[in-house]
Amino acid sequence: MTKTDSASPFSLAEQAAEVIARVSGVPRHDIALTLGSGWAKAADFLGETTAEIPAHDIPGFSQSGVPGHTGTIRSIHMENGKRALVIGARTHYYEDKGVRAVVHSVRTAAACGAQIMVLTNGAGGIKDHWTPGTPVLISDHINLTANSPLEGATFVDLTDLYSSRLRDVARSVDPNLDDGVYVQFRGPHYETPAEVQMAKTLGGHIVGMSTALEAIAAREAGMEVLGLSLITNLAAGISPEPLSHQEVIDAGKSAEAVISALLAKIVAKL
Ligand code: 8IG
Repeated sequence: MTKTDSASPFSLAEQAAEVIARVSGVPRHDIALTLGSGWAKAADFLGETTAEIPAHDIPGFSQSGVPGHTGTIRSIHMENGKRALVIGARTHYYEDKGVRAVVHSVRTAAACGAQIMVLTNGAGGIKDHWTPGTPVLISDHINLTANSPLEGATFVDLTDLYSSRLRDVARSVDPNLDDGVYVQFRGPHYETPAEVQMAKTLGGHIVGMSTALEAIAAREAGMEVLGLSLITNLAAGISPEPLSHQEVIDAGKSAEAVISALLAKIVAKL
């Protein structure tokens, strides 16, 4: 398989990018954002939405299976003149559609011209002073999926995967932003307390099910990555409370306005 092979994931991303360019009338996007649980409102703060495309109209995208996740791609004209592509349709690794499907949106963003990929998610927190609703910067990750979006002998350097330059920009907007190492589990179950302790021992601070594989694909595509997690719950066993998906969605909803405004301010400076 080569990158121009018509069956390659890169070719599918090119086809998706052509549709986005044609339907939106925007030939190139500068920056792309994947908005996870709790971050969706950021799209409204970024600028003027000039096109909104159902994900299922774009090659390679499928309908999101997760309640609380929307399924559209938006083209936004920012006040600084830049064009942002907002991806509201994430495929999770646990959906068993394969790693190609998981990173298709990231590859499409790259094919649309984006040089910066902003990856956001809702996640569990291991640092016990984080309260639900706290946004944190991802400083690095530990990929526990035992999988990779890279195929064949593709050796990609992941030093500074979560760009320290972009993290500095984020901190220039909010100096209080804490950071942490994101640990991707397969899911869809949440961790056991013992697994959370393992993640902590390994050097992790955030537990989630999405971002590490996407970040790897973004780096392969040559994009700079900014990663942000909304801590919607303390990871299992860190607090005595059990985890529920409804609580996760509620915590996201109540923090949404504040963190979305924060994200829009950061993106305006990238
Ligand atoms: I929101 O506690 C959310 N996503 N793995 N663990 C994992 N993913 C999550 C969690 C969590 N909370």
